[in-house]
Amino acid sequence: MPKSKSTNSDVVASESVLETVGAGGETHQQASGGSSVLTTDQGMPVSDNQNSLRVGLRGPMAMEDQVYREKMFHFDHERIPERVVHARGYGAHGFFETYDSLADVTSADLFQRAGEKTPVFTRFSTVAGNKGSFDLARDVRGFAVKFYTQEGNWDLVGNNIPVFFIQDPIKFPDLVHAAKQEPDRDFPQAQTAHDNFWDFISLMPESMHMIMWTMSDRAIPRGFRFMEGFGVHTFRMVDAEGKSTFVKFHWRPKLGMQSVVWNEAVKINGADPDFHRRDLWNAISKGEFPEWELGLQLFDEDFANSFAFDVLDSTKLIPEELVPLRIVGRLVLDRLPDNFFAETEQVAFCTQNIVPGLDFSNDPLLQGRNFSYLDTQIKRLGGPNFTHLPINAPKCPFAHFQQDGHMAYHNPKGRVNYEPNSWTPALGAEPGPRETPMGFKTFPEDASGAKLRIRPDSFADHYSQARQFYLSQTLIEQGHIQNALIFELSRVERPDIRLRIVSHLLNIDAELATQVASGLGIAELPAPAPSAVAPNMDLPLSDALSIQKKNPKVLTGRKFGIFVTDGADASLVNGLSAAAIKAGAAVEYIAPVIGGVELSDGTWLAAQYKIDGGPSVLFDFVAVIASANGAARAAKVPAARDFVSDAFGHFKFLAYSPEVKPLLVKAGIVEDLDEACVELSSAKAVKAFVEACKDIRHWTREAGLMEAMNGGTP
Ligand code: HDD
Repeated sequence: MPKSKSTNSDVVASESVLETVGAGGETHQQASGGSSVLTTDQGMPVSDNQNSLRVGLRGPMAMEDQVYREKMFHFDHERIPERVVHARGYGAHGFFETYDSLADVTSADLFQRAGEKTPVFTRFSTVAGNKGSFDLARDVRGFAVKFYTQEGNWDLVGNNIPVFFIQDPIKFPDLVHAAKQEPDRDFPQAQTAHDNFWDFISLMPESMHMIMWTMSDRAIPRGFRFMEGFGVHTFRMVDAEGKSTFVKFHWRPKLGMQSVVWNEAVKINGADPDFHRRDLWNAISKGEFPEWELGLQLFDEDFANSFAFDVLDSTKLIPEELVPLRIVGRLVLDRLPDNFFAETEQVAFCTQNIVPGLDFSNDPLLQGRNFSYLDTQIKRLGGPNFTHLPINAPKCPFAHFQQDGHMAYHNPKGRVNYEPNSWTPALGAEPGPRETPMGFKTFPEDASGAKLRIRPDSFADHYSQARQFYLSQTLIEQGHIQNALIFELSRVERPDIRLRIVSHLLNIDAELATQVASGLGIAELPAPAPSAVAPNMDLPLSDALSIQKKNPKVLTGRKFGIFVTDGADASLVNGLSAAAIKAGAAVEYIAPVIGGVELSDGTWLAAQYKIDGGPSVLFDFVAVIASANGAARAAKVPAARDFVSDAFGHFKFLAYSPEVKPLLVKAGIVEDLDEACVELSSAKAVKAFVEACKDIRHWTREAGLMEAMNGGTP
């Protein structure tokens, strides 16, 4: 049967848009805003966006259909190459506010005036996974900040870990190849638990310090808002007189650090693969703007020479106890991008982007990065004019003679496109911009020597700081590192690779190596790996390296999940919710059905989740408040049982109304309940529970579990 031709009458021409087009030189009014007329890229109004042009009712398509062809051509080209690393990321706009003038160490304009606010764009990322991978991979997180200063853009392209895997950039492609999916099978995605990664690592002892960090809870953060950030390398600050001071950059989250536990991470990835980006989006949308303070470790050449490690070696850090942080300002993220692709995907960070008053050091990794980032942006963004994109353009005045190339959006005006030139307005042309003595000057460091492919002896100690990091953790955190290593290596097929890793661990800590070996069923320990220099076994411990020792004990930014059923005690629900909110936390409700529940006083409570879609892994603390009937019914529902047993297994604080006991029985935890599992029998109990939650997790429960399992490792 021939089909009848449908017409499109939905799109009605609007005079106002046609007027807008062309106004103020703007010729690319987007059809997305309000009630504008749909046009082609060329601005031609479209009469039918539902049907392509055909010959007759059932005949072939006419290739003449320029509207279809343009639309499809554009769609076919929508993707740009994803970043070769850090492909999955999420960004936000904000500002950096300088607390006090830093003129004593740098002439950098953004640090001169107390209270000055510099606009920024920040992008957080995972490293190994592809763009569509999940957020809670065990991985390093990127923490890249573009400061749009009055003297040009400064990109501080850091991570949430202060050291790196390798010392020389020539190893970067190998590291990344080894970490990403194996090339024949294209898996595993977004994880290092596979042979190639650990094979490479086992042959690169310099990575051992970083491995301690990536196996620690730092690699499974609760959210971007709960991470520290680091510039990693030693940089220079240079003052107006040309005096140079070395500097390391640290970001400190106002909410304190927090991580999830591994089993939770695995489940979050299924329940909400966008857990981190959603958290940032929600926080900024609600006006709870994430904030970090910028701390500087400032030191001079004398300190650098006296320090046991080379400050140019990115596999080393300077403990805060040795060089305390000078807090100099704050970063506030207060605006979401209008469009993910235009901003977060197209933002092009380059380590080479610095401003007068800052300079590079000779850290070989930094020098190597300075080539790689510019190069990669050309590939990703298709040409040299990526600074013409609004997200990458400086926000200060700029003037240069660069011209042409793909997508040149603002070529210099006028006749003159070279310098020096002798044009003047009297001769008929503007001469254009000139260099200034105030411009960027490289610090005139002495540099001489033979050209060599060599690693200096000062880079040779690969184990001492790895040991310092491991021993600075709480026993619980050490257990997590052991477990992470056991898990990762249990996914490695080749026993010789596992053994090689254990041989390195022996140089870090004998107990660590023994526990990992035992977790892997290795009966006989291998010999310690040969070490270029004997590790220093006595480096002082540093509390600043532990997450748990830095717990700020606040509930701000954290999330309570309250599972409610019909008939739940209204005063208990309202009391708990009010106490949690008063303490700074957010509250969300989970119910048997998404519509919500009728509480004991007849009021209706809307729910944000149905129990199957709101597992306890999505919350920092949980409570179950149910009627006797509701609890009996929930006890039969696997998702409800998981809700409490997972919360318990993830060492969370758990509160419940007295009626909920049958659910706890069915969930198999009733005999193990401890002081962090609180029956809410009174208003006092509610208050005490909320206060106790400030510990964030009940680690004593985990310690008990360790004890019970084998007197040590869980
Ligand atoms: Fe890198 C991206 C951080 C070493 C080469 N890197 C990238 C991003 C971050 C870092 C946060 C994502 C930026 C964004 O959000 O767009 N990278 C680091 C840190 C390192 C490091 C902290 C060590 C201290 N990187 C490193 C080396 C090389 C690269 C040694 C190469 C020599 N990195 C790149 C890259 C990427 C990148 C290939 C991929 C996408 C991009 O640059 O824009 O050029």
